Amino acid sequence: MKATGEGTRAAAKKGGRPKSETIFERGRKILVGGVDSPVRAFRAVGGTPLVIERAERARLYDADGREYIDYICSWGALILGHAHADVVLAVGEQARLGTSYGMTSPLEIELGEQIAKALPSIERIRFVSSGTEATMSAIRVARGYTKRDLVLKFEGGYHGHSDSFLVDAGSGLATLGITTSPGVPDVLAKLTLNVPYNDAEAVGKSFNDHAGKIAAVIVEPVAANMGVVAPAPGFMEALREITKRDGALLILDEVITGFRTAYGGAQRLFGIKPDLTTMGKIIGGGLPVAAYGGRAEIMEMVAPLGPVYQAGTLSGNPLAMRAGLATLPKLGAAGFYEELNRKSERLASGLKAALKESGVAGQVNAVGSLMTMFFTDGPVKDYASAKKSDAKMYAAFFQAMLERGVFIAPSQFEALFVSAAHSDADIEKTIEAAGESLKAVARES
Ligand code: KE4
Repeated sequence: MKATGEGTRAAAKKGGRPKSETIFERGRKILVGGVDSPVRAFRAVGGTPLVIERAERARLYDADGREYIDYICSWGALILGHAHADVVLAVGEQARLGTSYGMTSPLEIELGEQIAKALPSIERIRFVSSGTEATMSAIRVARGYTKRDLVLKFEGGYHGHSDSFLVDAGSGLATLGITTSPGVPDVLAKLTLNVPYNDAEAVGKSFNDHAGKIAAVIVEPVAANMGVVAPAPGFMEALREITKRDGALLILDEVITGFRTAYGGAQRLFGIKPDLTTMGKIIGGGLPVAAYGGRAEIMEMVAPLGPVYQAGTLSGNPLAMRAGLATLPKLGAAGFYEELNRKSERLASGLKAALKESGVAGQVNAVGSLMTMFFTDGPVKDYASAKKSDAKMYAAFFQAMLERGVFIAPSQFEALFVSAAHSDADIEKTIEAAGESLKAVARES
């Protein structure tokens, strides 16, 4: 079976320097590191980063015309796949009606209502343009509402790049081995407490040590930025109970899990009612949309109703709202998640079988259409165990998969996303490519 990317990559090499390399070299001269987000630079996996010229359904096509089965899906945003006809039509229609009014439009009201109906914990919502803005604002309103300064997050948790979160964070910081970012004043970093994910006892201890001083716990209800790690049974319930008892807020960062794990997000899956929720990615259908929301009495602290200030030029812009409105109803259709999870379960089991057959030490953590293959022989249940993975082995696997036309995350500390556009044939091709890649990696190790 000829993998989709193999032939074209070889052809590109035969025909001289790949266009992608030339373009990326030019990019480095103006874009910092040639990228607009660090993980795209392939620093952890080596080689020239992809330069993508177009995408369609479950495929990316690079500047050399090489084709890849895409498991990044714009870092989870494109659950319907790339360039879905209805999303393209909606965005095209809206562009002719105006892309940004700078005033309220019926579209943001409609999208807000749809999100609140799916996640009843959201009584009031505020749209912003990135997950970072959403989580930064959620923490600000939590501090304003509780009049407390401390925030508790989890080692390896990633909530965007605002100062309070760049302390022992996951995603790109884990990829680059940055524990705390220069530029974040110590006085501020000290206000962020970090404990191991899935360690309810450590959370309880932190609350005992800082009774009445923690404004909020912010948590990824399914961790995806240390690689995918599911919450241990009872962990989310413990967070809800501990925060309620202490008067702190529970913020579920559903930027990835919102409409990914279920139509009502992970809070629906786990039956947890948070005080605030942050969302992004899927709700914008691939355009810049994120949001924070929750209990009305908390959200009404936000300007113009209250004194907690937050604003945004392009917040709720009609173009992005239309992309979200073209996406969410499809996720609410009967059987959508069953079908997506059926394909995802096939992929996860195929990857596990490929690992077993190759004899390479590894684990596959999967929750619905989110998964990560860790190159370690122990279970991965938090950041410390995730970091035991063999980064070199991951990099070799990543390159072997890319050679075979399959694009997975260029970092051990990210997730693989399955979309509705991935066909059964794509899944089988991916499993076969993984089997071949693992054997190649085993031979070279
Ligand atoms: P953005 O500011 O990147 O839109 O969202 C920040 C964010 C917040 N919360 C969670 C749980 C997130 O996963 C993210 C961003 N996710 C990363 C991927 N792990 C975005 C990709 C990137 O940084 O380039």
